[in-house]
Amino acid sequence: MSSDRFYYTTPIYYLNAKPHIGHAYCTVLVDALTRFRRLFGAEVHFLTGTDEHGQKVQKSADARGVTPKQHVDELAAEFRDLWPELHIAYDDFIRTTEPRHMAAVQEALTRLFERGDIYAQDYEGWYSTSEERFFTEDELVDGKDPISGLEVQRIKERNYFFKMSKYGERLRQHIVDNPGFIRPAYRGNEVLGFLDKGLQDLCISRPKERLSWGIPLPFDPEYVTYVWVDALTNYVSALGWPDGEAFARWWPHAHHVIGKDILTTHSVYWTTMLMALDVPLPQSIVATGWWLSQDRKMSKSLGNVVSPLGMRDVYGPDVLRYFLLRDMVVGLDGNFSEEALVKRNNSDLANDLGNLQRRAGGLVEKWFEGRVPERGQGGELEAAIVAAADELREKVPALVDDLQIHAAIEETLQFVRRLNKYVTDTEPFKVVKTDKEAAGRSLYTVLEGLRHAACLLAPVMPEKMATLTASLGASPTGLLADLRWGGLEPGTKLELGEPLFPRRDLPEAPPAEVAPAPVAPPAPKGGAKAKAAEPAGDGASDVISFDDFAKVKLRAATVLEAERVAGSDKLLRLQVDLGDEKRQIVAGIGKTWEPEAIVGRQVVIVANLAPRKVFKVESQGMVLAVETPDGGLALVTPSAAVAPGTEVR
Ligand code: ME8
Repeated sequence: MSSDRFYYTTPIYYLNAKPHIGHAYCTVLVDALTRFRRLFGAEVHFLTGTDEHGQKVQKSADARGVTPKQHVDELAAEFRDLWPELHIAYDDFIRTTEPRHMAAVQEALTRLFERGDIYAQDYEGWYSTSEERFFTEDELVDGKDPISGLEVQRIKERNYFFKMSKYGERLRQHIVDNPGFIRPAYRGNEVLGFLDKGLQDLCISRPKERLSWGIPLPFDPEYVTYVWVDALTNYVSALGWPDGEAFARWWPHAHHVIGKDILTTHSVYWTTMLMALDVPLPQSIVATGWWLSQDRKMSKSLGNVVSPLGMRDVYGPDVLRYFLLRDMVVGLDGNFSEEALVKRNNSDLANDLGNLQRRAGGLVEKWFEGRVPERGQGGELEAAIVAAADELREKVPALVDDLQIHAAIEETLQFVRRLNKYVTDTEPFKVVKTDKEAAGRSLYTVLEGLRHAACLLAPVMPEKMATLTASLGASPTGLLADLRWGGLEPGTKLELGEPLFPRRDLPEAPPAEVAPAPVAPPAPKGGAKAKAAEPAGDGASDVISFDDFAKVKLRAATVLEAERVAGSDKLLRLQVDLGDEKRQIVAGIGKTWEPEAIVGRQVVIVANLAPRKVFKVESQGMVLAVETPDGGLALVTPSAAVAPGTEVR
């Protein structure tokens, strides 16, 4: 889906509480996408903002004893000012209480009304204040809101409706014809499933007597606009729709990045509204997963939130950004823990990247008067590094295109690890005493490699990578097309400065959010033995009851990532997809399986063993395998592809 223009949007956040890590993630993700795209040469417009009307906001204001206007003015400032603290540079910030937005919402409603797509009717249904929408009886789970799990109220009233059902078939066709429209693709299937149940019309009004904090309907002042119709319109109101140069320029390139919790409102309500308004649909809707805390969605209503500013204060904005983008696979859920953040900082940033800069820089200071040495005539080893850099410049844009941001980062880190190995192989610290030119060549290669890494990681850690680049005596590369091997000028003075990424201690007590997940340790010695049951110690029968067997939860999982556990030739650290969550599993299959060979495969795991640390890495499940006659390990795997997470029975 390459293009040279992108209009990226985040959800606009409700002003019913302070921003948490979940909001920060979505906004950081869009900021990184924006920076990557600009690096690749595209023009980008990045919009974020705040959703300021509706019952939730009115309730929060009432609870604080202030007017809704006072409340939203204070909280909007908090959101707006938070983002730069995380190095987020949006181009526009829209507030739904701004005149430019309210005028566009009224214009949209007038148009829908005039074309006969809005009608009035009595309606009775289950209303969720948390989600600000009605649910049908069928949609409730145990009589409660199926999304938040909170209480719903039975409400009967006269309201206005948008003829959403009229556009259901057209929408279904659009999704089928455009596989990249809803991303990841499996979310598109969910929406098709939702449409299969039959699309109803959408209630788009709230009587003023029940809710006054909203945009009045242009054709009936006794009502205000349903907050979702109001909020979704932000994506076009901010561009000056219906007219406006910005609208013509950016709208054809729109990509909405949202959480999976608001996929229906975006992929169904918003798209059908656009159809009715004769506005083309956005290019894509990207649904991200959730950051979990205490095994539940981090959420204001559940009160289990982690503050982005708290994390930023301790670790700095760029390390937080790195962790959020590296440890989350776009679309899947991730468990937030400070411990994982510290580990990521220590391994990737302090050890691999930061140390390399200190090591190479230190040698240059000691032996080359702090100036970039000559590039010299490289041999095979140097040619291999140059080829790896060439490959990296190709791979990162392809991975970003595919929204595999974690993999794009990992690709660059692999390159950095390769540079570390190159230092070990060429030993400039020894060689310098006998062959200064050869040592200089090695150091040039490392510094130039670091300049490449800094360029490709700049969208993730803008400030730290600017500092790294400056420390090499180079200027930032604004366009990837301008990044060429050999750009570093010999003779330039290095500006090493303070260590970029200090190592951190693990948090004292495990933070409350690291709850024991229902997961399993790796296989006992020798790795993943098939789950055949251990013989009972007293020599009694091996037979177990069905109930005992039923306690073991076996599930199919798809391997997303795999790497060797440092210090072991047997252990692989796997990230697997269980459909509704992601797990890290340490499996003792490394003697038979190369990490690359296992990625993308489906395996069967024991999903409810207590987590356990192996070689200091937490294992949250056990992969099943059977020993082959030659002493290798064959994986237990479904004979046909199944949805990740499917129970094995
Ligand atoms: O829904 N993990 O606003 P909102 C990851 N105003 N992302 C999370 C998250 C978590 N635990 N919690 C929230 C609204 N988010 C509406 C949107 S758009 C026209 C209107 C992110 O403040 C995620 O992207 O409840 C989610 O969709 C968004 O915050 C919603 O935030």
